[in-house]
Amino acid sequence: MRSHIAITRGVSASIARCELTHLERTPIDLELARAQHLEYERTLGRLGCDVRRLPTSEDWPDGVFVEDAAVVLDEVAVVTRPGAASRRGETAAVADVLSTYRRLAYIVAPGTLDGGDVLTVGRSIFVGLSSRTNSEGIEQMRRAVEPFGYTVSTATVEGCLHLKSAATAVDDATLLVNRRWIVDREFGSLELVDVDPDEPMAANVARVGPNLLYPSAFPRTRERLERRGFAPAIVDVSELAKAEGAVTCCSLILFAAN
Ligand code: CIR
Repeated sequence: MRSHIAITRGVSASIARCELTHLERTPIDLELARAQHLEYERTLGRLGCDVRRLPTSEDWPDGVFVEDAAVVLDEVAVVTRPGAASRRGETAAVADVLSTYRRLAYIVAPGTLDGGDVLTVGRSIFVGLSSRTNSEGIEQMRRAVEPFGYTVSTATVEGCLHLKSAATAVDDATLLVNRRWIVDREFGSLELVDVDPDEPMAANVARVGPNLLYPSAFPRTRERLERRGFAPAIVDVSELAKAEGAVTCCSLILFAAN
């Protein structure tokens, strides 16, 4: 068995009706989006994951963005209550597959929380207070994970959709960030690598075990990562980016060993 499982969901035929917050709606080429998503899954496979793809549904235009439906730690998976009402039904199938691998906890009303707002770095969990995640959701997250030795801190998010639009981890000591959308001192002693100023959307990099996965759209920021010795696998996710998605949001990566 491979060391990691990646849970994904195919691109819905209704993705043109996706939620949009900071982007203008532009046409999404469904065939191309699906081809890019397939290549994304194949790359996860090459990076050592068993990919478990959930069935698509026209009921969930944003269903491909499975990251928002759960937060998976080694000890527990927290099934979210997404901030956008249109996305709440996405969690059932994700919870179902996760129950094979983890005990489950749930965010419940009036809490809201999107997985895209949850950045885990070792035993530190930063949760963005955003248009999708509220204080009650963060408090419930804290209660679910603190018994396992995690600390949960609230992070300011302004100008972008999710915390992980602005900050993701490249390793357990380093974040890739767009400082304009976060408050940098909230991340304590972690080292911050800035995106290239011409690439504001470039702060989202996915960790896949010891590897990184990164979009082809941000060559300048990629060069910054490479100069520091990181060598991410590259995927083109241009069509999913039109739906305000990036690389972390299209999968839930978990250790298979638990
Ligand atoms: C939404 O607005 O919910 C979707 N169109 C995009 C979600 C992207 N998710 C993520 O970055 N975690």
